[in-house]
Amino acid sequence: MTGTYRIAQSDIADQNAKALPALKEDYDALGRKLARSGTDIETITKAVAGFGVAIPSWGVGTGGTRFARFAGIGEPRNVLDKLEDCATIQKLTRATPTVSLHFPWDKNKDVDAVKQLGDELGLGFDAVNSNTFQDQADQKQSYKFGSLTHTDAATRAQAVEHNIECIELGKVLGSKALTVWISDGSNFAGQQHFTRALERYLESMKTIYAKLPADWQVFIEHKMFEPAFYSTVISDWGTNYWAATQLGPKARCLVDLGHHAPNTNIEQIVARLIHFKKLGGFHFNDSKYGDDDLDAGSVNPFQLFLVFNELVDAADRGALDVAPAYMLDQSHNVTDPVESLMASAMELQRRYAQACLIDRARLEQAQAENDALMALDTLKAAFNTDVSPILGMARHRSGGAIDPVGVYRWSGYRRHKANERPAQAKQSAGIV
Ligand code: LRH
Ligand code: MN
Repeated sequence: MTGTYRIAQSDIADQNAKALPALKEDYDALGRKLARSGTDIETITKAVAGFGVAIPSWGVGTGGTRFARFAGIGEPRNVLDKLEDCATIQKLTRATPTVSLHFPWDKNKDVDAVKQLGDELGLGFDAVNSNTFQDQADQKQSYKFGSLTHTDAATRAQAVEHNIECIELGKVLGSKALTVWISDGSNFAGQQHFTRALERYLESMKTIYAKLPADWQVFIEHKMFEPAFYSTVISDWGTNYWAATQLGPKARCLVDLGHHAPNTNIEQIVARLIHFKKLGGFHFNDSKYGDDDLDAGSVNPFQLFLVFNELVDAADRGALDVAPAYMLDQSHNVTDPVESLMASAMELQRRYAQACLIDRARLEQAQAENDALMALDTLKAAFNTDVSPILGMARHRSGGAIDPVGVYRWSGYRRHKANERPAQAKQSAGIV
């Protein structure tokens, strides 16, 4: 058994008992306010209670940059510790029922033990992520000049083999999807033939696609740049969409919010991929400059709200052919990762709940009449509604904490983990 200390359900109940009277008061007041515009608060609370986002296993430990990584105390030492922390996030927020693992970072000599602990902790496993953007110690071919698009067939075959191995691991865990992000690209003009590299990508992906179980999906993740700084093979949603259509119905596009040029209209990309029936899922985070992997909604919460507006609008129109996979993908360099992941999961719930509050009849009328001000005002009315009572009540009713971060800090969980998990000596750099 990895750690011994776990926050007790009775602790949550005790702390909730203190917060409940105020929550009830605020909830009833919001309920009356929403009823005046014909919205039943219970409908939104039920929708929020059903909202779940996957935790990235690689986000549970302190993150870093190429310059440095400043480890915190009680850092998870392995995938089993990470699952413990994910279970704590789920116990307090009831918004994160699944975990997305990354191989080989989460390799464990016994994948069955990982599945078993997941079951014991009540956690499911969302998409598994392959990694052909780093070389492993025992690796024959280097990925320095690419992986699935490498000019060398043996290197491509090695990368294909790794992705197939990830599918096999995912099958044991009960995952139903593989996420493929490759860093392949170039740093100099002329270094890579743009078209031949993309053709090699497709050939490699066809081999991986053929190994997908019938009920699986493969999520293709595009990214504008980094670590390649002149060209990236799968750099944008258009190339992503093309590849997904070439591969077949099980291939879908994953939108990582940080993988676009600053000020890109990401909500429109989401609307397009929904329309083209190729939206597979999300890596939610936020950014100001590049792929900053900051906490979701911490820089541009209105954009996050607008993304959920497209998702709720599509669901209302019956245009979502497949439920998108919601996953966080963040790097927590200066906060306690457990706190950031809880805050980010609640932030997604907040923007989703607000998107559910949009008066769509009023919006449609404003759009039909080209009343731009009324259209924006209709969105802002929802965005400016404080839905905290709905989020708190949904958590309370699901057995979670009304104030997850408050209960987490009150519990001293991190200090307990520091006692159980001896500090890892070496100071390192890099994202994990
Ligand atoms: C690439 C990415 C990808 C993961 C990695 C950790 O920037 O977003 O989704 O594999 O981060
Ligand atoms: Mn990502």
